[in-house]
This record gives sequence, structure tokens and C-alpha cells, in this order.
Amino acid sequence: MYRETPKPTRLQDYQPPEFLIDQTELRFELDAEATWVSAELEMRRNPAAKRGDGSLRLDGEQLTLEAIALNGRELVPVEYQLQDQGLVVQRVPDRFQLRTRVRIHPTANTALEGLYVSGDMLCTQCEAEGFRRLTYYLDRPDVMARFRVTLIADAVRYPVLLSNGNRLVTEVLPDGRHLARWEDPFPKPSYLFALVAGDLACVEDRFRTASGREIALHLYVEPQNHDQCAHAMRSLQQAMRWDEVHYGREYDLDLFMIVAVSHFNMGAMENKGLNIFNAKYVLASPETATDQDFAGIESVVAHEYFHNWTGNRITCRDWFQLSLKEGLTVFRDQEFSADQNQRAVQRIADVRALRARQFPEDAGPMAHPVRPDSYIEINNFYTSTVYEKGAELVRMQAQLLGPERFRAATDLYFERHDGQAVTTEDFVRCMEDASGLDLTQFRRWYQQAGTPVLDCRGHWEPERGVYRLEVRQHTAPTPDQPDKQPLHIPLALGLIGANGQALPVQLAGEHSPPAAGTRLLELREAQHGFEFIGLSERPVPSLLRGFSAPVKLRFPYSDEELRQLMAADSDGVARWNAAQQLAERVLLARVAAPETPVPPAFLEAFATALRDPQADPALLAEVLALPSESYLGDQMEVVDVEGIHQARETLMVSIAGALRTELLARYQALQASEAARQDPDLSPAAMGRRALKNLCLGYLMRTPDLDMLTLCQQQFEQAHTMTDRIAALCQLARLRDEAAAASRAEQALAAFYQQWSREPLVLDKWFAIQAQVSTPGTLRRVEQLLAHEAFTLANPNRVRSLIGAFASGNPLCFHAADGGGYRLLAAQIKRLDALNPQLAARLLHPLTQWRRYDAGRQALMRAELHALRERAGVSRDLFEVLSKTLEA
Ligand code: B3K
Ligand code: ZN
Repeated sequence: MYRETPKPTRLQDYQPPEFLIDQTELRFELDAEATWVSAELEMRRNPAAKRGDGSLRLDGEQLTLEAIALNGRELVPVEYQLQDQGLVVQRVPDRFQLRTRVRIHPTANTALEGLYVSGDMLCTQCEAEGFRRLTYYLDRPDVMARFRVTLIADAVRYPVLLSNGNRLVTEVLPDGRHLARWEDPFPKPSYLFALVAGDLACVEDRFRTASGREIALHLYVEPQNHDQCAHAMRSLQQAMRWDEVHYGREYDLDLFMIVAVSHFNMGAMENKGLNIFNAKYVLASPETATDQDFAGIESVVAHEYFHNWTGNRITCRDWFQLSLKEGLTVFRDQEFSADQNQRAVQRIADVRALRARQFPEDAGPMAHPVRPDSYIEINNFYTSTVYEKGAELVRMQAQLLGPERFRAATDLYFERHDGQAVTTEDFVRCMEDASGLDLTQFRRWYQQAGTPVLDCRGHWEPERGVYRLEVRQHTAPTPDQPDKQPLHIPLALGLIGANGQALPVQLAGEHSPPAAGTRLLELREAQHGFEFIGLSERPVPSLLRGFSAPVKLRFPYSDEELRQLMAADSDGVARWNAAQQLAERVLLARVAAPETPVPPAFLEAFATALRDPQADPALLAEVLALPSESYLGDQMEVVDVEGIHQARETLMVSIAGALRTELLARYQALQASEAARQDPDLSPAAMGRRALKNLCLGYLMRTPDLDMLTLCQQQFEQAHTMTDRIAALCQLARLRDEAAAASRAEQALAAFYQQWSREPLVLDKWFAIQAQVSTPGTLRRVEQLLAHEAFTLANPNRVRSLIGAFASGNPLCFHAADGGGYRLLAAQIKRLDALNPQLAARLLHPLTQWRRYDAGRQALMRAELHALRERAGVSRDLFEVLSKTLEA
């Protein structure tokens, strides 16, 4: 908690560290109530830095200093100064050893940063600035040291003692404690340090690297979960192989460990050799985890593993460079998942996530560039912009270079910068140096916030067989950036004919034979004109194939053209996007005028897609899903909360009514094929079939037919997989305020609770489902659930599953016009801020969008925001988001 208005940290003020640490020796005497940390730091003046006043400043927070010695001599109090956020030692020599001993209090640590207690274990989270809660240190990523760590703890409570690198020795001590010593041969910044102590089961496997080294893989979980590790282990092995094949990167230690903990602020953490994971991204069995959970585990396990090279071996110079590791690693995990599953379906999921989270962020008060210029609290900048838009920037460069040159460029990056702490600029320079391309203009993407809009128009000249495409780009101002420059944008496009066939894409002046398929245009100016020649018919342009750039593209398609693209585009992403646009048109027309009839041709396009026996089920499930309520809201000047919900619900009813036969036939065929199997099938194809089946179920449950209710109830009761059980339960829960279904809904929810109350990750789903039911009774139910014996603010997963699911996943109830949803969220954030500021600031996000709503809602939201900011003791995390939100 801060007392004065906190000062921002600015990129332009970056200075190299005045001191370096060559060797860090740590000794932890671990205990949940009082842990002693002794540090021995071998330090020297950095020859590359400006000489300061001769004193040494170390970061440290919430530490009780018990001893301090310089080169073996205990310091007396006048020789150092203790400050709120650190320690200053007056006059140090050019090379010295500093010893400190501090006491910390893990049980009191509810922020889950530094050393804390999760269940019966002790664990750490140090990124970004948590290490300073363990000991006094130069807690910044450009100070890299070799670490040797000794852990001492009670042998019965904490039989497993882990840290980074290799285990050197273990010893039993005479006082009932034991000791383990670890050494990490790779110099690393403090944020990659980790330790774990607990009574954990270890699931073991191995991996043989391309060069023939045997790596031991250890997955540590609470003993009762040892049978839920197979999928995470398989994902890890696949990721290790993939990184060898696609980036030539081998793992570099002999041991790789993952520990699953149940209290964790985010998904996982890539500590060197000792990844610590939110249990949600490790544990899975078909009975307890949905297909989405399986996919999440596969991608997070890969993401953290990939960090070993993109993040750990090559790290960030400062936190403004966060996207250097996060954008690149997200790109790598997205590509990995695309290779493991269906590429187009993966890309659609990634685009959907980008549009749902990053686009609104980029259009709101927290908008910031992929490489931010300043921050108050760095934890607030682990954003969708830094991660997902950052990944898009890498993807665009990969497209501009093409696969061979991109591989040469990443090879160069690894060779040139191994062992260093670098910047996004260093990365782009490797892209240039390996390819000969000039990315000067491309660099603006890192510095300029906001989502560019591409306005496109087409003109057909039948007599010349020429199609002209005009493209204008424009980026709206964002806070602190009123003027925007044109960006270098890769625009992938194809041309298709009336029968859906690919037409040649040949630019005027080109002599090479016309290529039919996708080609990449490069935009650099505010305005471009392209002429495509040699066409025998008027083409329909398929634009932004594969979503080649993170932009909003506008083109005045006719409905007929969108249907053509939806039916015939060879690019799955473009096909999905066309379907989304068609549905969006129908929906927004009905928001404006609820009586607008649903165009028969729209229903026909849906029916045709559904009847197509060749269609890939997973892709079809995407194509036939309506855009979300929040996405529709983003398309409106002022979000019409009720109108959107109404329009979407009634369109679902119309689709269900018109296509009941097709939907039921599909549902039954897919359900029969699933039921015929003995064991649950977890292949991507089977997951795709379940996605389509459950989409059909969602529509069928919008018919008044009570047989469908029975069907749904059967699926709930007889499901082999959590995916099917949850899908059915969601549908039933939706009806808990409808007379005909209420008792069945209540029974199903009660039965589910009964069955799963001892599985925390499954119980999270039970909370989330109820929080997302869009009936007026939900607000009261969420209030009751907050008081439920299984609810606690101490577990971030539980908080997200109830409060997060309600505020971000239930627009109708959260944005209730009487402000009840806002009051509920603000009240919980207030309580949470005192415990876990990082999580509190994240939960606030739905309120940051207040300007998008009508005057009444704006006033209600602003009142809550002001009240939160005026509170005494508001955290830095929350203060920053509140101030930016209110002042932008
Ligand atoms: N690097 C961590 C995120 C740490 C967040 C700190 N507030 C997980 C990841 O992106 O892999
Ligand atoms: Zn990451």
C-alpha cells in the first residue's frame, strides 16, 4: 500500500545497473510462520554503467533485516539505511561480498508474490518484482547471476525441497529437519528464481533430446492428484520435440520440473528448470476436465517450456521489453497448438480471444503500446496487448520474412543474444539482419497503441478484366498518443469466383504466371490502390486471410458475397469471419429494430453448412456460433445491453426453430458415435465432434420442445466426459428460472455439487456456470454463492470462477440498469485489494469500459470507480487502473 501518489517508471529513464552480481548464494530456513533467508552476494561495479554516489541500493519489501555484513564485517546502523522499498549501503568498494539475513512471514502473504503458502506447501512467485520480498537484491531482469540455494525445512511436513537447476546434495539434520542444496549453472535474473517445499507426489518420465541427451521430467502434484498428470506430461514431451524441430532448440539442463499449486495469480511461471503452475493448467482427466481444459494445458505447458529459450536463455533488459519474451512465446505456443490440432480452428480461437480482450483494451483508457513507455505497477502490464498483440507482431514479421528467412532470423537471434538481457529492438534487428528486409516502419507497431482500421473498396472493370482494390488505413487516437502514423501491414488476400473457385491474383505490371491462391500485399501508406488483372469474372475478394494483421477490416460486401465466402473460401479463418459478419448484420439490425425478420437466405446458409457432410465438425462449430454479446457491444456506438441479449437469444430461437431437423439429426449422429465408444476419445477430431454436438444442443435447447430438455438431461447424466456434462449443465442452468425446467435445473446443479465438491477445479466450473446464467435471479444467487462455504477470496481460481465469470461473462446481469452488478463487483474488489492487489486490479477490467455505455450506466460505474479510488490504503495496482480509467 502506498502513501503518496505513486511515481511512474519510464522507459526513457532506463540506466544500466551500477552493480552486477556474479554469484548468489541463498539459504532458506523454511517455515510457514517465520522463514529466515540468508544471502551472500558476490558483487562488483558494472564497468558499463555511470558511476553514482558510491552507495549501493538494493530492492527489498516486507523484510525484517536481522544482520548485514560487507566483506565479512558486520555493518553498524550508520553505514546503511533501511527504506520502505529497499536498503542503501553507503560507500561500497568496487568488488565486495554482501551478506544479509532477513526474516519473512509466508502465511501473512496473501498477495501470492514472493514466498507464500498454498495448502500444505510453500512456494514462490517472483516475476515481475516478487524476489525483493525474499531478500535484499538488485531485483531487475538485466542483473543475471549464478544461483546456489540451500533449503532447510521440517522433514515430515516438507519432504520435497525444490529449486532451480540440479540437486547437489540432500542431508538429514539432527533436529528433524532436512536440507537440499541446488545449483543452477545458467546465470539468471532474480525473477526466474523459484523454490517449492511440500509433501508432493512425483510423476516421472523422460525425454531424449535430438542430440541424444536423456532429460528427466518430474511433475509434482498433491498426492491425491497423481493420476491426473498424463496429459500435461505428454504435452511437455510434444513441446520439447516441437521446439527442436521448428526452432532447433534443445533443453539445456538434465532435469525439468513442473509443480502444480492450487493458489496462483495467473496461469503458470517459467522459472528456470522449475516451472510452477496453477493446478488448472496441469491436472486433467476426461472425467474432470473439459476439452477446453485439455487444450489450455497443452498450450500453457508448451508456453512455459518455450520460455526456456525465449525468456530465460535470452531475457528482457527491463520490463518495458516484456513482449520480447511474452509476444514471441505466445506466437510459439499458438503455432505449436496449431500443429497439434487444426490450424484454422486454432487461429480462429486466437483471433476470437484477440478481438474479445485486446481490441477493447486498445480502444479504452488502458490502451498502451506493445512496448509501453511507462507504468506505475508492472503487474498491470501483463496484458492482452503485450501478450496477444505482441504475438501478432511476431506473426506479421514471420509472414513478411517467409518461413525460411524467419527460421534464419530466429537462429540468428538465439546465436547473437544467448545469455543476454535484450530489447524488442534487438529482436527486430535480427529479423532484418537475417533477411535483408527493412523493418524501420514496422517498428512503429511496437510504439503505437490502437487498432488500425483498414477501409477497403473494390471496383470491377469488366471490359478490361481488371479488379481495383483501394485500401486506406487509419488508427484512432489513444490516451497520450493523439497522432498516429501509417503502419507496415501485411494483408493476405485471395480472389474467388462465383462458383467458389480460386481466381488468379496477378498485379498489374507483373509478368510471372498468375497464381491462384493467397498472396501477401504490403501496406505502408495511408492509402493504396492495387490492380488485379487477367480476370474473366468479377471476383469476391477474400481479405485478411488467416487474419494476417491485428486490424479491423471493413469492406462493403453484399450479403450474397458474404454467403459465398462463408460457403466456399479455401481459408477457414475467412470462412468463419464471413459467417460472423453475416450474423452480426442480422443481429445488429435486430438490436436497432427487434421486429426485423431473419432473412431466409441467412437461415439457408446455416442449413447448407450444417448439412454438408464434408465439413470439418470443429470448423463448423465455429462457423455456426453466433458472435458473443460483448463482441456485438464492441461494434456499437453505445452498447445496448438488453437489446443485444434479446437479439441474440431470439435469433438463436429462430435458428433452432427453422433448423430443428438438421440440428437434431447432427446431434443424434454425433451423440451416437460418442456413446458407441468405451473410452473417451481425446483426439482433436473427437473434440471437434463434441464441440459441434454441444453447439447443436445449445440451439435445440432454444426450442420449446420438452423432449430436448430430456435429451439434455440424459446427456448430463450419462456423459463420459466433463465436456459433455458441463455443456448439458450450462443449458440446464440457463433455465433455472423457467417453470417447466426449474426443478430439473436445480436437481442437476445439486447433483453436480454433490459429486464434485471435493475436486476444487471442477467446483470452480460449478460456480462459473451459475454466475453466467443471464436471468434476473443471478445477482442474488451470486451474492449467496459469495457466502457459500466453498467460496473464498484466498484462492484466485475461485475468485475468477465466481466474481470474474459474473463480471466478464454475464453482460446482461453485470450491466443491470440499477447498478446492482457494479456494486457487487466494487464491494468484492474492495475486500480483495487488501489481500491480493494484483488480482483486484485485474477484476476491475469490466468497469474500465464505462465510456461505452449509456449515461445512466456511466454514472453508476463512475461512482463505484471514484469510491474505490478514494479509499484509504488503495493498492498501487488498483490505483493505477482506477486513475487511468477515470482520467483518460
Ligand atoms: N511470465 C509469467 C507471468 C508472470 C506474471 C507476473 N504478474 C507467465 C507467462 O507468461 O508465462
Ligand atoms: Zn509467458
